[in-house]
Amino acid sequence: MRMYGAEVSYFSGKLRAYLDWKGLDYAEIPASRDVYIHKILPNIGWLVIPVIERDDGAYMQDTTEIIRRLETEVPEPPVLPAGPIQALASMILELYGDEWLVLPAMHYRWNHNRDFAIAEFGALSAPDLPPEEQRAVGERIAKPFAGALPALGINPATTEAIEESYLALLRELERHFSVHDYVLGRAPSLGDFGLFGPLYAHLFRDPESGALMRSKAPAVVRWVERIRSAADRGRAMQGGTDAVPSTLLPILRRAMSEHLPVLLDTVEQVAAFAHSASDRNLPRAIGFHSFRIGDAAGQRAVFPYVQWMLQHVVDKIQSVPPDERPAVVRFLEDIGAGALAELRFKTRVRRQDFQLVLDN
Ligand SMILES: N[C@@H](CCC(=O)N[C@@H](CS)C(=O)NCC(=O)O)C(=O)O
Repeated sequence: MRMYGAEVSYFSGKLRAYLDWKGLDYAEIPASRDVYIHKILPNIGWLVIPVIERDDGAYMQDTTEIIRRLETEVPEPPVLPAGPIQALASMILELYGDEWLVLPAMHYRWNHNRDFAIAEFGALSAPDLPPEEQRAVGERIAKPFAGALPALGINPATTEAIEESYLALLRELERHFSVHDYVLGRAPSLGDFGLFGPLYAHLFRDPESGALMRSKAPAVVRWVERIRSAADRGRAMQGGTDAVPSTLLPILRRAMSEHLPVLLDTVEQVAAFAHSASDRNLPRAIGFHSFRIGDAAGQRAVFPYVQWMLQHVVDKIQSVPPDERPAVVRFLEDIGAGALAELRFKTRVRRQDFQLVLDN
């Protein structure tokens, strides 16, 4: 396999961490302009990383889909534990890492580490140009990323609350990783890889953010380094227990208190969109909705993709055998996610040819 990705990229960090822990054989190829033009655009249809090219020429895109697919091909050790509570904790953290921690990640990158990021983008896209010319390239290709801040809900009215929330999360993670090596204890799982996306490329590797993490959360830094070096490659989770470490609960509660209202409203908005849609294709964003973080309120784009992620979580809840369901519902209620136990989708979405479409 070849992975077209970048050190500077959120989702490349997530996928690389998974591939390395799993011990899968792959080569990482930096996503230069040439790679985008000759590999990614013709095969995926839009500009995104990471992308996998298999030896047989097949392409895969989307870290959640890639990981699920590779898990069916190489099931051991599994990325999700057998117990439904642990599995759900891990999946909820994947969703939170992928789709909510973009708020601190993108805020800190573009409001505190802009120069570094521009230089990195330029060097990635045009490795052969001298640094001054790379800068100009970096400025150009950074525009859509830096320009996405308002659509994500990052604006002067929300940045202070985003920072407060991130610092509180760091304190919670610090307490957890002072006692446990990974999210669920002795071995990494999907939740670690989901959190690693933002907590590596942006919040550890960008210099100002890295300094902040080193000063506030040394145990989190050690977790980042443990994952980055695949220190526990191939190590499986302990069987026989379906408990979640108590230090993980505040993290899950924070995730749900901030993210769940947005997730539930997205499901409503997708259903409303489907009601009046003339075809099955879904745009990346369908209008705006309100959100809250800490004391701040804002507007952000509605991303139907998050429903696709949420469907995995809800499908997992619904697949729990009846005798295990009461404990699962109690766990969900305990982390403020009781609504997920009752959630039914009027409209489902699915991925087709690397795009999201309405399913019914
Ligand atoms: N859900 C996707 C997200 C991929 C993604 O957003 N990648 C970023 C770089 S880390 C990107 O290329 N974004 C371009 C875009 O979204 O238009 C995944 O898991 O792979």
